[in-house]
Amino acid sequence: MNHLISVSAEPYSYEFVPETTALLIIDMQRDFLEPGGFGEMLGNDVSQLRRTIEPNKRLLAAWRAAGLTVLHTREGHRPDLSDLPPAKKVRGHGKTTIGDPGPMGRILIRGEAGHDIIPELYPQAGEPVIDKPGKGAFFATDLQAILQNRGIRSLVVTGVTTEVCVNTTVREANDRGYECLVPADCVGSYFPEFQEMGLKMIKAQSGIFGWVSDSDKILAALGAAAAQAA
Ligand code: TIU
Repeated sequence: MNHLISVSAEPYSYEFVPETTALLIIDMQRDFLEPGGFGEMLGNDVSQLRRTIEPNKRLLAAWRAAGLTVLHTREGHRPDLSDLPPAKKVRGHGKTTIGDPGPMGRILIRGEAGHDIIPELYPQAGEPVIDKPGKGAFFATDLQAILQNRGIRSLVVTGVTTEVCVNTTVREANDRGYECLVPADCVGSYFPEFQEMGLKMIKAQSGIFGWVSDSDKILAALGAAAAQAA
């Protein structure tokens, strides 16, 4: 599938070559999504994020079946906290913060159960996992090198949360010349108003940061391209 295919999207059709387009799944980690995790402990409604699991599963299955590039990210820090900015550690004056014992191990620490990706979307061998200390997936990671080495030019960005790590990553990617498509049903926020505005911000001003669509439209376009190629 090395020819251009078109997906119905806003503010206008998104055109991409599947072989040079990666599925980038942001921070679908147990501590953000699972009942009893750190996210819920902070008083957040995890069901707002959990509705993204099924559509992400379908998109991931299609990407894998087509032999296309899949990458995953996880937000987190070294066990010795040496890459944790003091400002991030103390932000919010919470009683329990990054590095402290939480419901699923030390909070947002690499190697802990809560930091890992939910089983429904667990990475397969050969799918790079980008461990990032910040909200954006390009900051202090080797993501850009991996994308360049694989000839990736476009990104379908999914995951959580819409207005934080997804938005930051889309903005970083856009400034680096990547064309980003965000399927609305595959991204989630704890806050419905931020879900709405986070998506509006991406597609505003004729696609200032990228495009917004839905997973079924992407799956339909991929399916049509595969049928044509057969
Ligand atoms: N992955 C991600 O978005 N990290 C966050 O901290 N998000 C919040 O919305 N807090």
